[in-house]
Amino acid sequence: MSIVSTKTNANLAIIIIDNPPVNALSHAVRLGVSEQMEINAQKDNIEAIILMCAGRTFCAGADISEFGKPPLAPGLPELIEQIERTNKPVIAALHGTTLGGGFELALSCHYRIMDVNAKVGLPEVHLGLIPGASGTQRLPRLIGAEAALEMITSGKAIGASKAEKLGIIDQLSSENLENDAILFTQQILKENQPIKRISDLNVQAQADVFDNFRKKITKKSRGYLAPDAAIRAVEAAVNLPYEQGLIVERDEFATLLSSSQSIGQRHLFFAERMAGKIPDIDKTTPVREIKSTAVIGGGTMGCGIAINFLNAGLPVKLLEISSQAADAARDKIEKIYLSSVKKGRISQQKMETTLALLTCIDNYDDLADEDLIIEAVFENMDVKKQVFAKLDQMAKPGAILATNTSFLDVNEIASSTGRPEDVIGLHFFSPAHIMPLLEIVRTEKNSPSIVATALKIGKMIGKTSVVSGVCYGFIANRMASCYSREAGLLLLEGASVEQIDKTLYDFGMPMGMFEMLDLAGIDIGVMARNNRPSDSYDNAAFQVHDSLVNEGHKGQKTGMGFYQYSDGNKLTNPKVQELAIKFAAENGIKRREISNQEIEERCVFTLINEGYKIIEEGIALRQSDVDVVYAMGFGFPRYRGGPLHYANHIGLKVIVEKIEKFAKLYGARWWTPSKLLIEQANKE
Ligand code: T1G
Repeated sequence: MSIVSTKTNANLAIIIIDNPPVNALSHAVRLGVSEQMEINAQKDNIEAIILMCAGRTFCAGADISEFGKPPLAPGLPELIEQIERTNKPVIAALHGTTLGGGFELALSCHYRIMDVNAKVGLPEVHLGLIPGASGTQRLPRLIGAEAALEMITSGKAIGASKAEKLGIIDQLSSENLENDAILFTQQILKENQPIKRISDLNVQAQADVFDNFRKKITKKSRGYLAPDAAIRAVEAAVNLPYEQGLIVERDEFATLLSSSQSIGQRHLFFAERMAGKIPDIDKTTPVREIKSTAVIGGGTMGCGIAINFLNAGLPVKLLEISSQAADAARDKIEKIYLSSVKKGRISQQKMETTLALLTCIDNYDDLADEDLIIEAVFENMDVKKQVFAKLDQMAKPGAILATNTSFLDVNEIASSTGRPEDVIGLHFFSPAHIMPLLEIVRTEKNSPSIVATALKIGKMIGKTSVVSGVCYGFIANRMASCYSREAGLLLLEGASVEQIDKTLYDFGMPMGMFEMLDLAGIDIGVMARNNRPSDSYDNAAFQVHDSLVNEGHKGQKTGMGFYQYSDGNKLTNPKVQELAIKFAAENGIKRREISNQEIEERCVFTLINEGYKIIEEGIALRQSDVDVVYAMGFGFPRYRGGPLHYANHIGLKVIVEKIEKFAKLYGARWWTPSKLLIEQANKE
């Protein structure tokens, strides 16, 4: 079948787009649809036109891979106006995920029929864009300004029933979409229904709608340009005639398209998909079946990990050391589901059917049939080795034995079994059932088949997986330990907790370093470092941390850490400054005024340098993997594209010069520039 074809059914023309994998609106598709529309608009024997797609979805958007290249006519906006001008009814038949330009294409049609399981949405904001083919002008005219603002600035897709309620969809289809579309179209003709053009509609809105909406999204869209641009475009739809509103949309879109923010967010879009491509794995690599899972350890991580698999519809056995602990784990999981029911995210029924898949046990003997067993016990090598020795005895041959360790040597853990090739790292990020990133830690012994199975597991539970080699902290935590080292040293050198945190927050991190430590628990890092040789990290950088924890100040959970917490307020903890002064003196550090620029550069450039070292050591496969890990794992601002994309935006030569300057000032131990970084800087 060609990329765009037409078949005739009596007096109807059915134009079918077939551009796998997602029917992206490439130039060839736009040209084909435009030609077929023109031809069938002229045919006397054709009374109406149906537009639909083959494959798994109606158009999922403009072809993002074409962005940044010279535009080829017809552009999507032109095609969309051509379709709406057609003097015969044009009906869009939607299935799968009709997104972005695909949804705008559907809105240019006069009627829309949608499969009950399909979704529609305008996710452009996730690419640092706004809808650029009349979506900001047509959607408000169809569903009102507020509903349109919500859809466009959130980028969230909606299901068929909500789309029908909002008036986006004229008819639902639960059987055969093509047949239902034919019947629906014949009915439109029989009843001589009008040609409905959305651009003919008007939209009113209260004057304060836009300012109220700006206030509403301020926190969530902090630092991002696209949401505000979307609000301005929708405001134009309310205040200006259609054609003038289109000009506002196009200007805003063009500005965003060339912005570093959109380039960074589009980089991450493709990087997240590239991460799943592993050199020695392809479609022929055997993958093991995973139909049953078990989790060892019912702590926060273990319960979160279990929820991922329960949500994927898999039976899960959760093993704890006693029946009481097993019951406590079940209670923890039930509480999480209950809060989802309370928030209306899932139904009571869905919670009950999901929880029916959970069995909490306290005996290793019950693990003999599991396809996948994930260990999530205390972060201590001896404890983990004991668990794996037991799993080695109990698990069936061919079971995947995974560890959720955040830092420890997975090769060493694997060596405690007689089946090291089947032991792999599956590192989840807390909260494990919410954070989208999964680090797959590949050992020396893992075959391509095991890694391919781990990638499939990640896809099954909706995670974005990045494959890492074995080193201390893999990709994410190895980089994070450098970032926290610099923050700790800056604290001794004279910067305050508040200044460091505000600088990093203003850079775009979700929260400052110390606020994050208070949230996660300062003791977690202290325990992890206690497991490490003391010469493997900068002891001075963490003396304040150790001292706070020794006095029982572990962060929010104890009401005091780097900040004091009372009645929901975060207050300065004067003790921290005292400790910083004390340890600075003990370490012979002369305290001084430190600029925000130095704070930002030292914390961010150390991330960049370590990221390049991780690649040159072969731990990470590619630069974009490092960007995905730090954007998804630690909230590096997506509009900067991730640490290494950001480095290229700044200029690698600039980064190397700064690192060399820091080496002179603070010693080469932590500030020796990566060889790969220097090599790439020299190519600039
Ligand atoms: N353009 C080009 N390639 C795309 C694409 C797109 N819009 N969407 C997906 N792909 C590729 C993707 O890179 C991957 O390639 C393969 O398809 C499968 O994708 C004018 C300006 C549709 C929900 O933002 O959200 O329209 O790795 O692995 O998990 O206003 O893809 O196989 O080589 O993600 O089943 C707006 C983006 C564009 C939707 C399917 N649309 N896509 O998810 O598969 S801007 C979007 C998605 C726009 C207009 C504006 C998802 C999906 P490869 P996948 P999936």
